[in-house]
Parts: sequence; structure tokens; C-alpha cells
Amino acid sequence: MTQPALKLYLAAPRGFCAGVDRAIKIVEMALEKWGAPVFVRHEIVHNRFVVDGLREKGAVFVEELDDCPLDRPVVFSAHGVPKSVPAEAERRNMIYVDATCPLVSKVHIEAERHAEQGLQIVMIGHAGHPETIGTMGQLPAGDVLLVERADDVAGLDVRDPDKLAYVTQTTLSVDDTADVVSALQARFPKIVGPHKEDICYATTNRQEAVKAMAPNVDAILVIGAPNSSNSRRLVEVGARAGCAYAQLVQRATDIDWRALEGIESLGITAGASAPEVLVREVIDAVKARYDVTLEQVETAVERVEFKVPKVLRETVA
Ligand code: 2E7
Ligand code: F3S
Repeated sequence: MTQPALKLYLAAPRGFCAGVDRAIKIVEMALEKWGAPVFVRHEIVHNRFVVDGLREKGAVFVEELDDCPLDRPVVFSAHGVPKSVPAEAERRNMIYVDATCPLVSKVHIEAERHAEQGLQIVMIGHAGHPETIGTMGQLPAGDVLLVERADDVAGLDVRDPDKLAYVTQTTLSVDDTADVVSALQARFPKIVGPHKEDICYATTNRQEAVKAMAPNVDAILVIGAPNSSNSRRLVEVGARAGCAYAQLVQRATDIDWRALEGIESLGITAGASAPEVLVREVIDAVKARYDVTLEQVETAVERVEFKVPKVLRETVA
């Protein structure tokens, strides 16, 4: 039986970023150095496949430091932690390794520096997300104000409208964030921004690639988890850039084939926490149903790499 023809566009860059690569490597190297179990506070990155793989190697995932025994090492997830977490680990004399992405640490330092200069911090981010909790937790509780949308700006109750700085989550929609920043600047003309954008290179590049493919495809599948902020933003960006059907799927079994009936072109991308094996799995599932012509939509080439912390570099070959 002949299969329908389908033009498949594969976004590049997609999938793992340098911060995710590093965080996974940190857990693997900690397991080599200290043996199992190594505790990990929060999903190291927001992907069940990655988490299950590390669990099989001896990682134990918990939500709080209180759930870790004192005599085993603990790794903090790539999303970052409030200052109180390493402080408490130190107080308990625990061995800990911080897998916070260096680009998140940069935002933490920036928030602290602005606060030292007497500025109150406004964080643009999603309430309850671990990165937002971690960044806000660099300063005393209640000091940092949170805005999620441009509409929230009008309701901000600031200490001094002339002494403000903003920071953002690294995985936000570039376009939505620009709107929030404009609203902040309109109400607080003196508000200070980051030296360089807080939205990271990986977020920006993945959104750019989706934007480039969206107008040319009938549907987009974003491989990523429902709790993955950057992956969910890719779905929104795809829809807003003109694609009629943009859907998040964790893996091939999630694909709603009936929704894809009649399409002639399909775009595929993956969030920063989604492994390439899942992209391959999705491509293979598509190939089993369609006569596929594959084309890459490359809008950037990434060469960013981050070193693992010294404590692991020194002792693990
Ligand atoms: C850390 C940071 O694990 P993710 O899905 O996390 P998000 O923040 O997108 O929910 O993706 C990798 C990652 C991205 N940002 C890890 Cl701060
Ligand atoms: Fe870091 Fe950006 Fe990845 S903040 S973990 S490089 S998505």
C-alpha cells in the first residue's frame, strides 16, 4: 500500500542545551565518584526519560533536602535553588554538587548585585517554577516581586519606582518577555535591565528555529515534558508564528495521528531537556506512516559547552 507523501522539517538547534548536558553529566560523574545512591533534589532536568535513565544507574530523585540522608551526596537540579538550600546542606555537613546551569547562576548573581546597589528586583517568570523559586530565593523572602504577564505590571506595589531592576527566567518566550519589559519601562522609566538578556541562547535559538518553520508546515510536534517551561514555550511560539496545529508530545506514543490526518508537511523540534533518541523515535513513527522527505531547518549553530564542577573533574577520570 502506498503511503501519503509528507515533507518533514527538523528544527536545528533542538534538544539538549549545554546546561542540560552538564547537569546530566554531573549526576553520572557523582555516581562514579561516590557510588549509588546519589540523591538529586528535583528532576535534574524536566524529562521523565532522562530521570528514569539516571534512576536506573542509582540516582534517587527527591523534592526537598529533608528527604535526603545526611551521609549521601546530593545534586541540585539545573534549574537552580534558593540560597537557603546549599546553606542548609552545609549546616548539615552534607556533600552536595550544584548542577544549576551557569546561565541561571549568572542571573542569581545579577539579582544580588542589583539588590546590593539598593535596587528592588522584579522577576519576570512563572509562579511556582523551580527556576523562579531559585532566583527569587537569592534574596530574602518577600524582597523580589514577581510578574508573569504585562497585565501584572499595573498592580505592582514597589518600594521606590526609581530604584528597580528586573531579571527574568531563562526559558521565557522572547516576544512575550519583550512585552512585559515594555510595560515595566512604561510604568517605571528608570528600571534597570540585565547587561545581556537573561533569556538564554538555547531558548532563543530553539524559538527562532520554530518561528522559521511554522509558516511552512501544517503541524508541529514539540518533543518535551508538560512541566518543561522551554518546551511549552516552543509550542506557543509555533502556534503564534502561524502553524495551525502545534502539539507537545513526550514521545512517539503520545502522537494523535487522527489530528495529523491530511497534513502534507510536519515540523519537529525538541525542548532543551528532551533527548535526541526521542526525536529519532518520533521520526521513525512518522516514517512508518508516511512517505517522508526530510529537510533540516537550521537557523543557528551552537558550540556552547560548560565544564562540570571542579570536585568532579579532579577525581573522576
Ligand atoms: C534548567 C533551566 O528541564 P527543562 O525542561 O527546564 P524548564 O526551565 O524549561 O522547565 O529544560 C532544561 C532547563 C532549562 N532551564 C534546565 Cl534553568
Ligand atoms: Fe541553561 Fe538555557 Fe539550558 S538556562 S539549562 S542553557 S535552556
